[in-house]
Order: sequence, then structure tokens, then C-alpha cells
Amino acid sequence: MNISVPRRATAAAALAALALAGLTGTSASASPAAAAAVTPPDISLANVKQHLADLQSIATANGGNRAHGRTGYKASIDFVKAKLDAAGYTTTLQQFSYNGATGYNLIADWPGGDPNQVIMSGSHLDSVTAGPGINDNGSGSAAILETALAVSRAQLQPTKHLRFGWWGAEELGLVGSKYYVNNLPSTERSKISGYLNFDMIGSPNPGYFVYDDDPTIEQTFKTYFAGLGIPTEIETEGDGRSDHAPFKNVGIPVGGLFSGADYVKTAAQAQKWGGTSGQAFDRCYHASCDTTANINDTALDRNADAIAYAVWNLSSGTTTPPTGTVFENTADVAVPDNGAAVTSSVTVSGVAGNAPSTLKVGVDIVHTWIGDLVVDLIAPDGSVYNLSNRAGGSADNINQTYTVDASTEVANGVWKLRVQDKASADTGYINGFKLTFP
Ligand code: DTR
Ligand code: CA
Ligand code: ZN
Ligand code: ZN
Repeated sequence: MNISVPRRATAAAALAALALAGLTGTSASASPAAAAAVTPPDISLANVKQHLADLQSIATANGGNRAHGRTGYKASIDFVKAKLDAAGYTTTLQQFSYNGATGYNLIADWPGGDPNQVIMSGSHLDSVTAGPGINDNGSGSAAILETALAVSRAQLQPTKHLRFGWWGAEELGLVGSKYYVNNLPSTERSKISGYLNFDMIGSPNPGYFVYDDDPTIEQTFKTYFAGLGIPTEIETEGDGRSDHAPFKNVGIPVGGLFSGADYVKTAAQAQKWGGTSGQAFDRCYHASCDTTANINDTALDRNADAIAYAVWNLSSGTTTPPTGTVFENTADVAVPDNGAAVTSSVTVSGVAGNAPSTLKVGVDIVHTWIGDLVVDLIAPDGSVYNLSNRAGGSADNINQTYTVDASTEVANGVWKLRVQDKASADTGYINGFKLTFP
């Protein structure tokens, strides 16, 4: 859990950040002090459903599906591309081969915004071979398409650069999104401030799940649904199950929304969300009945509007992350006496490029014999920077700011403070850990 509040932030702005994050107290995660939320246009449910009807027609005209390597997929990608070209996007069709067939990713950039801070939204456009894939994943694809068209209609000029992606061959193992990320130079990867994934957001027996990855993105979605009075749950079906995984694996902050697949809605979930307990969120998951009849309009509408809220708000930040941004974790972590190492983590996001050569590492450890301790900083890629190695003898507590040359490390990602007590009889705990980006 971490708090990131720019030093220049006024107390009010800092409180606004915490309020935006719906948080108080000393140990919490929150976005950098942000301006008041911006209100995007309503995303028209009718327009989203029209895109779904068009995708249904495409499947019907192409053997009943829109799967990788089939004519229905290429027709789907051409359909989406044509609308974006007409709306003023810069589109790129990225080809790849898989299982002896050509696959396609569609990337659409909205001209303008800081090219070093990209907010990207993505959905896979392919279906399984068994059916038209209207919920899985016409729903996500149509919702981000309509959001992109709303950006164009509004002639939005966000601070950050907006990019949208439609992936091929997700159903065969995240093939298209993996291809995109693997072929993106690391310099380009580090420009992506956040990737938002939308895979199944109109399930007929819907749940409202928010990915619990980047805390800023997560909180943005939670704030939106809280404004509607709709409780959300953390998406727990596993990180690797959709196209955010390749982005997360290279340290890009990710988030997203999900309305449920083949898992069964519990009685408690039905109590808070309505729908039918004991029934799958989507009984037509990966089946021929995943048609335009397999959509819950309310879920689709709410999630489409949540996407617009996130795109508008996450891209309206400052042109450069505020200097002196602090990422802090104040949760106590017990250090076992003469035992295994423990860690405290902070998630750094919104910082472009690499960490500085003068990264300030604040360490606050309560202990009665600091000579027992080995203290390391672990970068997101696993690099180890030793801060203290059995130093200080019988002295109490380490409460010190170290300066680390972390200039070879990508700034965004999960940083850890690792502490190990390597001698018996004295004990302690991590009281706090923070990183300050000058
Ligand atoms: N793998 C996705 C559906 C899916 C299942 N669990 C999750 C969790 C988060 C996003 C998507 C999913 C598919 O079949 O396309
Ligand atoms: Ca709407
Ligand atoms: Zn899917
Ligand atoms: Zn699927």
C-alpha cells in the first residue's frame, strides 16, 4: 500500500488526493495529488450496442465466429479500423503469425498529448471458434471503440497521450498482446503510464470486478463506481488471464474491469448486485450462444461510462509528474528474529523513464540491535542495492535516508525494502519505507 503526494502539493491537494482515493489514515495507497475529477461525456449505450450488432453481423456472415485466422476476425479488425480512421486517429495494423495463420493487432493513437506519458486502453477482438464472442470480447472492444469515438467527437486535448489497442488471438494465449509488448522497445514501454484492459464487461449475470494491480488505476475505477453507489470486488480470477498480463510483466502499471465469466455468482454477490446466485456470470462463455442476446445492458452501460471516466481522468494529469513525488508504505512488518527476510513494497507509477541517480530511500526500522540486520532495496526488475550489512552493533533503530544511484532502473513498478535479522535475541519491525523522486 503506498501514498504518493508531491512535495509541492498543498495540504488541501494532498487531502484531495486522499479523498479522491477515499482514504484516510497513515497507511494507504493514493494517487499523486490530483486535480478535481473531470467529467467525461456519457458513453451512449445505443452506440455501443450498435457496434455489437455490427460484430454479430460480421460473425454471421463469416461462418458464425470472429476467431483468429478466420475471415470473421479480419472483417472485425477492418470494421473497427475504418471507424477510427474516419474519426481522425492514426491507426497501425500490426501483423503476426500464429498456428499457421496471420493475426492482426490494431493500434490507434489520438494525435496530441505528452508522448512520454501514454494512457492505453485495450481489448481483445477475437472470439473463440465456437461462436460470435459478443460478450467475450465484443463488449470490451465495442466499449473502447465508442470511448475513442467520444474522444474524437469532443476533440479532447488531454495532457497525456491516448492510445487504444485491439488484440488478436487472445483466446489462444494472449498471443497478440504478447507480440505487441515483446516488439515494443523498452524506451517506448517506459512511456506507457498505464494500460487499461477490458475483457468481458457486459456479462448477462454481471459482477462488478476491478483489477487490483496499479493502485491509482484501481482507485480511479472504484471512485467512479462509488459515485454510482455500486459496490465492487477485486478481480481475483488470476492475473494471467487476459491481455494486461504482458504489460504487467514488463512493469507497466495496469488496471481494468471485468463482469465475470464461467465462475458462479454467490448469494452474497447476488444480494449486492442483483442477478441470479448459483448461476455463472456468463453461461454462454466460449459458447455459440455468446450472441447479442448474451449482454446485460446495465453492466455494459456502466462499464463503458467507467472506461470514459478513467480515460478522461488518468490522461488529464500534469504534463510531467510533480517533482519530489513520494511513494510510501507505513504498514508495520515484523522482522522475525534470526529468521527469514521480510519485505515492504511501494508501487511507483506515473514517473516517466528511469529512476534518478539520486533516488532517496527512506528507511524506518525499529530494532534493539541493528547489527543483526541486512537491509536491501530491491528494484522492480529484481536488482539488489544493499543499504546496510550487519552494521551499527547494539545500537537501536535505523531511521535514515539513503541515496541510491538507481539510474539504470525503470522507475515505474514495485520496489521493495528487504530486511533480514541474522542473529538471535533481538527483534524489531519495519515501521516505514519510502522513495522520493527528486
Ligand atoms: N480469459 C478471458 C476471460 C477471463 C477469465 N478470467 C478473467 C479475468 C480477467 C479478465 C478476463 C478473464 C477470455 O476468455 O478471454
Ligand atoms: Ca452510458
Ligand atoms: Zn476474453
Ligand atoms: Zn475468452
